[in-house]
Amino acid sequence: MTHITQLYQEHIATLQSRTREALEREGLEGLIIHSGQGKRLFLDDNHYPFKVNPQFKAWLPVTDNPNCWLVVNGVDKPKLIFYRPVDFWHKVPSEPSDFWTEFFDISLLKHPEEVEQFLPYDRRQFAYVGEYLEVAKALGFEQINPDRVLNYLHYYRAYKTDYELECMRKANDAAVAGHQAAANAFKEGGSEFDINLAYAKASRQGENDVPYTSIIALNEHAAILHYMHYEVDAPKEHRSFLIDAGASFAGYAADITRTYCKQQNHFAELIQQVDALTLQLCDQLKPGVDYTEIHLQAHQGIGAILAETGLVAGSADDIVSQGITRTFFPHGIGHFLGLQVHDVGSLINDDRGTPLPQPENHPFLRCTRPIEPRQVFTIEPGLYFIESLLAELKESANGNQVNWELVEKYKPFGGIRIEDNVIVHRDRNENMTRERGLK
Ligand SMILES: [Mn+2]
Repeated sequence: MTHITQLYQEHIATLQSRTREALEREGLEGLIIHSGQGKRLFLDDNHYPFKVNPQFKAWLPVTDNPNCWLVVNGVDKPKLIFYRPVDFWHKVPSEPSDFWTEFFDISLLKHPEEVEQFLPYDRRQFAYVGEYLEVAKALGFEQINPDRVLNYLHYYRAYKTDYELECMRKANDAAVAGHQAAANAFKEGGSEFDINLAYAKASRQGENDVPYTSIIALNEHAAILHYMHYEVDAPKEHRSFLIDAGASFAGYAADITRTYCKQQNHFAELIQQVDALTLQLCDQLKPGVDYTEIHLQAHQGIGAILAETGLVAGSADDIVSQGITRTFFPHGIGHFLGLQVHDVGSLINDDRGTPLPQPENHPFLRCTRPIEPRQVFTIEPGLYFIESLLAELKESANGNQVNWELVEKYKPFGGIRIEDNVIVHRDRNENMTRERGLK
């Protein structure tokens, strides 16, 4: 048995036992998990890119095939109904033969509407897990995405199996290769469009492979948190470059951000300070610590940078308590990472889904759960010069604490974010991004 098959076998055993426990708790016989369906554009015969149900890809690395179904009960060998149409228009998926196939009883489905004959006859005690409610109703399901089952699965998905950790390392491999190529393309004076192509080429990821739309932002564009446009022409001058781009491997995501500066100047120094803060915050990840605490520490760190550079007058403590850091760092410090870029189960306290709300004043924090081994996080502090937020600050009672002249000097560079992907182990952290050589 190869290494990956061994890890996968353990992964399936873990999913089986989670499924068994969830079903016992809810008095259900099994779960029927739908990979999804093709979705057509309105008044058109083209389809949106297919995005698989995350609960489906949790079981197997098939991310590109609609109309597939899994029947699982945690005891019997999982049953996979694999869609393989006769179709001369599209590429038909090959018959499964990969390392994972031996862990499923596989039936081939030629026509999506014939699935019923492969499903259990009496489905009243089976829950449908998937996006297509009308399909579930037509098939006679009474239980559709029950909250209590989903809460259970989401809660435990935070603990990654060794197989999942290995997939996430591979996703980091691909993303790091892309980031290195993108940094070179920036140095060579490429446009956002060119840099995006360089990233895609080196990471071997097309726009439908990457787990989210890559952010490739030059100069002022780096101040737009979700900048998703690629300027075809290069700007007159290359000052700064922010890239937030990931990669997928077997359905698992990497999510990495770097910021570069063309010249050694005040902005380059600021990048170094944020980079040091990222590393310092990664070190704070530790079993038992509240992730919220790291978010608050990040504000403390941003406060210190604002004080040190003279951007804001006052001590770091004052700058934080006056809420000024929220102008420069308006998002959360990071999130769970896994099958989804912003992975699930991060705002609940237990497997019944008891909510763990964000602290007041920090509504954008995406994870409030205590840190435990096998969880995977991003750590991504940022420092931006965002026109609209700065205008608000200027009008506020704290406006006179800011060195606006200095702010004007930083604005043409947009902003900074440095984001790493970190596995928390019992006795150490594994920074997957740095260990792959990305500075
Ligand atoms: Mn992120």
